[in-house]
Amino acid sequence: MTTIQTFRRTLIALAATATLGVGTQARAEVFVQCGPNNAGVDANGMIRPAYDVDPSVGGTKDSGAQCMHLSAGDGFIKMADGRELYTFGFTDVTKRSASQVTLASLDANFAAPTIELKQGKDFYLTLTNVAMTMRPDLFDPHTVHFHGFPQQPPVFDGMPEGSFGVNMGSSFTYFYRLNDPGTYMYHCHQEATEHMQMGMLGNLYVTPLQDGTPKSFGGKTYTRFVYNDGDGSTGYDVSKPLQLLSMDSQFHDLHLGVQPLPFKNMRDDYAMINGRGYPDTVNPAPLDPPTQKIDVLTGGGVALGDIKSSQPINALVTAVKGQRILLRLSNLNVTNYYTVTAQGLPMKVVGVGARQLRGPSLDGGTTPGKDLYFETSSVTLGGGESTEVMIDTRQVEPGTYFLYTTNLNFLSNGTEDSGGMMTEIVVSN
Ligand SMILES: [Cu+2]
Repeated sequence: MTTIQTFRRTLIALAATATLGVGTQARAEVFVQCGPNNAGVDANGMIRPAYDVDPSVGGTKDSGAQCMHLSAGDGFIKMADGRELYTFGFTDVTKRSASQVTLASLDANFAAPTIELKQGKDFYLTLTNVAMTMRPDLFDPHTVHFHGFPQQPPVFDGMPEGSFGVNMGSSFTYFYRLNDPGTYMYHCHQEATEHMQMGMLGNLYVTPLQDGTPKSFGGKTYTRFVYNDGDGSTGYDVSKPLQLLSMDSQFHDLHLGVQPLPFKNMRDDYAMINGRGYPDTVNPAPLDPPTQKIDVLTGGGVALGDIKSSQPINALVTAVKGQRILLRLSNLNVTNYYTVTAQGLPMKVVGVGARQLRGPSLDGGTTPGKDLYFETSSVTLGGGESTEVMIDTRQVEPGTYFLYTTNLNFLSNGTEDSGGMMTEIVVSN
């Protein structure tokens, strides 16, 4: 362990002792909540599988609720040119018991874990602040802001100005009643410009009640939809959430170096989709952990086998000719508008800002209102904006297509002049 690592670890221990009051009765702790009467949490403080948002863990009981546990802290990520950046971020700790959620874990992911929710369910989201390993001088709280959620009381909205942030070593459970399907996003709202630039951003969407009810549209029958459209017009076969993101590497370096932060001069030089620059966007596997993360963790006695990828989410879109693709596009960047195009593919916009593009019904809902969908060759999103784009591949030649930003200076990874905000849409036979 280097001298600086030893120094940081000592500071962490001191900060943890001072903040948590370790050894006293009144200490903060990891506290998970899930479902009515907290029935979704077992004796070890772990969310029971039947309540888990991840269907891969199975479970037979329909709890009527979805639950998730996120930790918030710091970590490192690797850009497509090999550059490593210090970040703040979220990690999915749903499958960990309370005792396995520890301080100084350097676990932050970028992009944050994707949250997929179902309309009609309740959602309990526990956030545990595990503190910043590399910045023990910072006592920053964190929050979760479900951006665009239409009916949120301030206490659960994650705006620290209107309620509070979650302090290090503490947990808080946000509650949401999911009434409105659509593509949203989430981020930390604590000192939002800083924490969002540092990477606390993720995909979030709500699927509609209409899912599972077959509806025919345009000569095909669908069982999955973007909205409760009534006529199958938002039906799709495959879907992919794609979040447009970018970072200012100098800001991140100065942060790690405990220097004043250049808010006024923030200028992003790494543009990404789902936390990666091209060609990493199309790598289906989790990216290797950055060496800085490994160095720091092994210095603290953690075995290499325990080190997880900071960037597990890819941005590769695959479909078989004839399928209809749904792209859930969002932008959570704090500095730029981005325009993206998918040259050679027909793009049809069916929703904006988690609202279906449709006029009012003229007979009280019996007949759907007029479709306001439109075809386009590009979409432009500012920070906090989302849209749903459908791509029908029935008239498309099989092959590899590119979805990329037309802000051409962002087709780069730092000074490496190729890559950046681009991914591939592969249509196979
Ligand atoms: Cu934060």
